[in-house]
Amino acid sequence: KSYRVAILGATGAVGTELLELLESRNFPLAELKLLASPRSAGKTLRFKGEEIQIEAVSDRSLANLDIVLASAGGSISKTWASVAVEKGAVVIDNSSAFRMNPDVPLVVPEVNPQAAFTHQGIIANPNCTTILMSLAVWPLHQVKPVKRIVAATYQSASGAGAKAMEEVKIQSDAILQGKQPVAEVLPYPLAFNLFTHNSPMTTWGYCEEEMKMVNETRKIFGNQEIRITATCVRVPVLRAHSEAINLEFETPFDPDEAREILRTSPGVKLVEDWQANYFPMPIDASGKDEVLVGRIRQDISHACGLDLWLCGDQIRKGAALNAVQIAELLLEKIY
Ligand code: A2P
Ligand code: 11C
Repeated sequence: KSYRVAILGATGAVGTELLELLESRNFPLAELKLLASPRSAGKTLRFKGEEIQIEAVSDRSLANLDIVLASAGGSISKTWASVAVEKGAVVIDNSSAFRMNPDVPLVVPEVNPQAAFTHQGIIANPNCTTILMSLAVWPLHQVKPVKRIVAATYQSASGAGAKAMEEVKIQSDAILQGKQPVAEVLPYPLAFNLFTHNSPMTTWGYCEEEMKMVNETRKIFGNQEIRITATCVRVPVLRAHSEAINLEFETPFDPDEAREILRTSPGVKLVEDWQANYFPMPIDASGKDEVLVGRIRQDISHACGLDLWLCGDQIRKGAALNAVQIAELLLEKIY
């Protein structure tokens, strides 16, 4: 059996990765449509050795599809997801538009795959920092419940899209030539700099990205009791996010036991060489499917605390791979 699939936002950072994953994972395709803005209509992208022409998204382009992988931002999803669903497709949406809607499952296949099957047309793909954190925390939480999570993130330019990645390269070049860096996509120069995550501020001094980590993790874990706080920071890395995570459990958690659990957890790769001071790095995580986890250690300030460090490819497991894995979950149950 094969399926009619569209990528909405096919030219973007996540869209081009979706294209690559559908090819490399040999997703059973009857048809593949590439949709973007009218600016891209008529251009082509390569898939399995053939050039596929990009279409501007429209009512007509969303007809006769089984799955739409949407990654063109929240406002585009709000406009087009319901159209695609009305026309019979399941939409796997990368934006934050529907994530906290109680009728929309929010799915990380390694954590809550069963939720995908409760969909009413739309399945939401979580925020990237949330996906990466959930892969490391969920297996531990299965053994001993986590009471509280304190996270600090180091987020790459890719989270702000392909244009932001390009901007950091241009800024770096400018600085190396002794010129002033120009910031047009991101609010401030990111090259040789860092700043608080560029999402709008909400109440209590938290930016939206930080609140996504709080609210989305609780929804994915199906647990509203876990206390979570986060500080999200944009760093001049091109495409993998890093996170420092402090976990507090009900009872002490032996770091060696945590290490053994994470060594065999799905989607996780343990990376620790204490002698060489070698731990996960964004450069090693880039292009990889797994979230790299290491520096698992006792929190010396709390008997029931553990610290860990992780890096994960934001475009891949943080977005496109997670969405394709959700589509793969659905394959046999689409009709
Ligand atoms: P386009 O290249 O035609 O502008 P990124 O997250 O890397 O910034 O990518 C955003 C994606 O969303 C791109 O594929 C972009 O297409 C797409 N997009 C932006 N605006 C629209 C729109 N009005 N309709 C459809 N797709 C859009
Ligand atoms: C970033 N995580 O790194 C963001 C981008 O909720 O999907 C994606 C925001 C989201 O900036």
